[in-house]
Amino acid sequence: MIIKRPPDIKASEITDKSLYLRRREFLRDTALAGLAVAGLGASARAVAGTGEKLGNVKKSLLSSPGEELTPYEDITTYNNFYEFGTNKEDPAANSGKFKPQPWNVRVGGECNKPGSYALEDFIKPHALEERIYRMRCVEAWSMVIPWVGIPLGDVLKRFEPNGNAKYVAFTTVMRPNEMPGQRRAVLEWPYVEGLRMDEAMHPLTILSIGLYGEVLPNQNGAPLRLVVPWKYGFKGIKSIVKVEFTSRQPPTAWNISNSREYGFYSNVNPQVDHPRWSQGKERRIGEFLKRKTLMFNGYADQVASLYAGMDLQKNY
Ligand SMILES: Nc1nc2c(c(=O)[nH]1)N[C@H]1C(S)=C(S)[C@@H](COP(=O)(O)O)O[C@H]1N2
Ligand SMILES: [Mo]
Repeated sequence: MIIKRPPDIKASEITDKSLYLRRREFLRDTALAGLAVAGLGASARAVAGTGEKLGNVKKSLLSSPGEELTPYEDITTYNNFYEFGTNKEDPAANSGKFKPQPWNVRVGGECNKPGSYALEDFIKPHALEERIYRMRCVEAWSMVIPWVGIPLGDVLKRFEPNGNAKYVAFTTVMRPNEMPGQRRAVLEWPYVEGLRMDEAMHPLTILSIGLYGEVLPNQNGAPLRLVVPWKYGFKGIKSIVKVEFTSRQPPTAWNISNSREYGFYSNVNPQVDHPRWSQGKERRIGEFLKRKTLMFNGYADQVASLYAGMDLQKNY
């Protein structure tokens, strides 16, 4: 990158830059107000969105108030999705060929209504909500993301889990032709994740199909991904094709890869360090100084009771 010293910057460039920043703020505010992000939004952005606006999205009272949203550009160009490569720029760069439509989700295991559902039918009965959540990656960076989604618990109830259903297991699609990262054994494919039933049914846990009012970009887990805001980012499994109710704790991709560093629970916890680095602080993308990481990522009031009496050093 070429960095110009102040005397070299032309007045016209300064105007362009401030105009651009103001446009970005405007976009952020309109997105917050639930107005159109498509149209003007897509063209004024530094990074084009999917351009498919989601209609009838209601604002959820479960959004985290008072948080400045991370810009669309950062959310969609800096993240992890190892199926498209292991660098944070890879998902945006390498997911162009991925086809999130048509899409089917298989539901099975310990429930009365297993079956294969077209995504539209899987989603349809539920009202779309905007949920603004703080998100914390295990690598100590964080963002604030305006997801669009539906509560996972409402969806799961429709399949009538039975008394043996103690956990829910999720599986990502396996498509090495469209996902170049799956041609290398950096993780065991397909990516799998799981939640305990009470975590899955918690009102903060959602399935997301969009962000910033638009259909989810491929790099963020199109067409359907999990969002659990009090856990490290890797629990948020992307491009889900299978949901299974189980009686036993299911395997999870990062635990399979390195069980000493990644446990099943993966709750954000500033007191339990990763073996190779502290989890006490985080860098909010776009900010210079680090922030203190909050217990359960700041959602302790709502979720701490799920873990009452559990040793969180052991159950990391
Ligand atoms: N299938 C799959 N899901 C995944 C990952 C992945 O590599 N594969 N990475 C996880 C990690 S480590 C993080 S931090 C988040 C990042 O993406 P997001 O910013 O869109 O939530 O996705 C999670 N979900
Ligand atoms: Mo992560």
